[in-house]
Amino acid sequence: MTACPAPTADLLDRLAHLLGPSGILTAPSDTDPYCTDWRALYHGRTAAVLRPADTAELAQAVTLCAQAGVAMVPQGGNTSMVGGATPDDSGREVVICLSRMNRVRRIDPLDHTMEVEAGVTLKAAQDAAREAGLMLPLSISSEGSAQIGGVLATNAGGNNTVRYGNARELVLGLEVVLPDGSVFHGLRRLRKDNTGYALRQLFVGSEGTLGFITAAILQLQPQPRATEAALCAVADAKGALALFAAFRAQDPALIQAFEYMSGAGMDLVTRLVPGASLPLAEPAPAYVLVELATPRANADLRGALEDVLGAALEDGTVTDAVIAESEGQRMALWKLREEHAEAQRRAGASVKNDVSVPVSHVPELIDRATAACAALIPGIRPAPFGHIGDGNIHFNLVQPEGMDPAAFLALDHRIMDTVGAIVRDLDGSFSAEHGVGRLKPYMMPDWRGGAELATMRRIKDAIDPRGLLNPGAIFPPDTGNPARV
Ligand code: 2HG
Ligand code: ZN
Repeated sequence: MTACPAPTADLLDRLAHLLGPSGILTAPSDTDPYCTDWRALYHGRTAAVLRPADTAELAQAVTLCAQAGVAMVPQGGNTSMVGGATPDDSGREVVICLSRMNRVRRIDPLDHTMEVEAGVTLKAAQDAAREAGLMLPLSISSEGSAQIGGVLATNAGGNNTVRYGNARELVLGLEVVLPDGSVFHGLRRLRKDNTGYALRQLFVGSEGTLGFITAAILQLQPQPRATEAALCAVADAKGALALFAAFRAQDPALIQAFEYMSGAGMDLVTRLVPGASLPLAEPAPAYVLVELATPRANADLRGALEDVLGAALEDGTVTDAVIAESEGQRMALWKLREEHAEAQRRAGASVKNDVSVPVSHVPELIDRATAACAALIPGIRPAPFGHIGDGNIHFNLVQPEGMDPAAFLALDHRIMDTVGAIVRDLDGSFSAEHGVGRLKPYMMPDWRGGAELATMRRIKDAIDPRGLLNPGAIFPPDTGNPARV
C-alpha cells in the first residue's frame, strides 16, 4: 500500500476550489467506478477523483498534490488488462482522470498529423482523422473506451502493428505534466528533430509512472481507397503462418492486419456473444482474419486477395474461407475477433498471457504452452488468439467448467510462470502490448533485472523522486519504490 499521506480536508477544499463542481468527485458512489479495473481483479478506494478541464488545471492540481506529498493515479478509459490505473485500497491515492480533456485540437492534412488531447477516445480520434480524409492507423479492441492518454502511456499495439508499428511509432510530439506540476511542452510535429534525448519516447509506455500525457501530435496515414477482409479456416498456427508467408510474398505492403483465433476461442465467441455467428460451413481448429488495404487508386485488391486464397485453398493451407462482400460483413468478421476478450469474461475467470515471440516461434509456443497448462490444471481451457502477424499471442486460459473462479485465479502466478518459461525459452516477452501494471511487477526482476531494471529505477527516481505517480505499477515493492511499503 502507498506510504504517502492521505489528502487532507484542506487539500480537498483547495482542489475543489480549483477544479469546480464538475472537476472533483468525492462521494463513494461516484468514485467507485474509478476504483475497479475492467477485469474486476483490483478493487481500491480513493478520497477523490480529479477531472481537470485542461492542461493548466491539471498542472495546478498536480502541484497541490505534490506539495502535500499525495500519491496520484492517472486514469483514462479504465480499460487496462493489468490493473494499470486502479488505486490501492488505502484510500490515500487520488485518481486523476483526463476524460474531460477531449478535444481534437487540429488536423494538418499536408503534414499528415493530428493534435489530440488525452481524453479523446481512440475511436473518436480515428473518426476525426477519417473525416479529414486521413487515417489514424491504430486499432485495438477497446478503442471505443480507451483514451489517447492511456493508449500512449501503455504504448498500445493492436491489430495494425504488423503494418504501422505500435503507438510509439505514431508519436511525433507530446505534452506532459510532470510529477511536480511542471509542464513538458513537446508538441512538435516534426519528422526530424534530433535535439538531445527523445524525451517523448520515455513517456510512451511508462504506464503513468513518470507523468501525465495531456496531448499528442500523431502521425497519420493516407486513407485506404480499398479494403478487403476474409475469414479463413486453417489447421493450426503453422497453417496460419504459411498463409501469412503467402500474403507477404505477394505484397507485404498490402497487409493491414493478420489475426489468429483458436477454434476454442471462436467457439466461446459464437456461443456467448449475442449476434456473433460463424459465417463458415463448419467450425475449424483455427482461423485467420486477414485484412488487405491500399491507398492506391485502381488497385485490384479483391483480385490480390483471391489469388492468394485460391492457391491456399488448392494446396490445403486454407480449408474454407469467406470474403466480406460489404462493409457490414467486414464489421461482422471483425466482431468475431474483437469480442474474444468479452466472450472469455463471460466464460468465467481467465488468466491472460499477453506474450510475444518471434513470429516463426508462434506455433511452437501454442503447442508447448497448451500441453504444459493441461498438465498443470486438468480441464483448463486454452483459448489463444491475437496478432500473429507481429508475434503477439494472447495465450489466455479459461477456468475449467465448474471450478471456483477464485480458486482458479489463485493459481495465476503458476499459470503465468508456466507459460512464461516457454516464452522465455523462445526468446519472447512476458508483456507484449498490455504492459506490466499492478499484475506483473513481480515478474520484472526475473525478466528485466540487473542493469535494465536498475536503469529504469534511476529514471523513475530522477523524474519522480518521491514515487508519487502511479505507485504500484511496473516496479515491484522490493526495488525501492519509495511510495510503497
Ligand atoms: C485484444 O487483442 C486485446 O483483443 C485483449 O489486446 C486481449 O483479452 C485479451 O487478452
Ligand atoms: Zn491484443
